[in-house]
Amino acid sequence: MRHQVSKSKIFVVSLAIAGLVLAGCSAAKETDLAATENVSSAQAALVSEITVFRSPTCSCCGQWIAHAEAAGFQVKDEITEDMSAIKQQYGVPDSLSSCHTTVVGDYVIEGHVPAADVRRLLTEKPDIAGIAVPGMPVGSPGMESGDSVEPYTVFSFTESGETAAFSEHS
Ligand SMILES: [Cu+2]
Repeated sequence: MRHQVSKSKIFVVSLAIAGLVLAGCSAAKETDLAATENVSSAQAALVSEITVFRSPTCSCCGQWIAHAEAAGFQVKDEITEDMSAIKQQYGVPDSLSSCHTTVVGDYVIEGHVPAADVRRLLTEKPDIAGIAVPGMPVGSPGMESGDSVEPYTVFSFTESGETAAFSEHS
């Protein structure tokens, strides 16, 4: 018991140190980079449990899950045979549909959206229903194929189906 307490104390202390590093990281030296990365994953763990719905045969969905986990998200992997019902349930516009559908907090993430965009969404909290990468562009996270990158847009969408560009990638 004592042992556990002291362990969690150490954890709290390292979080505090990590926080200090983050606060002062505008002038981060190369030696600070590793510590800064730890901060990102510690922060992410606090807010970023995501649920991914995918069909059992989708391998690129699994690749995207690996991308999300590497970025510090905790993934609940939900396998279903009926992805169109999921997309309908979560209000993904037909024009933006892709393979897997992810739910994080009140937002829906459709397809191969980069984790950095998910993070930005969670930070900025815009008044939208979610963001999506329609189709499966080559070079998007989970769709890597050598060095090829097909430029793609991450779109935002609202409950009433309005879409707009959220970010561009090339
Ligand atoms: Cu896919």
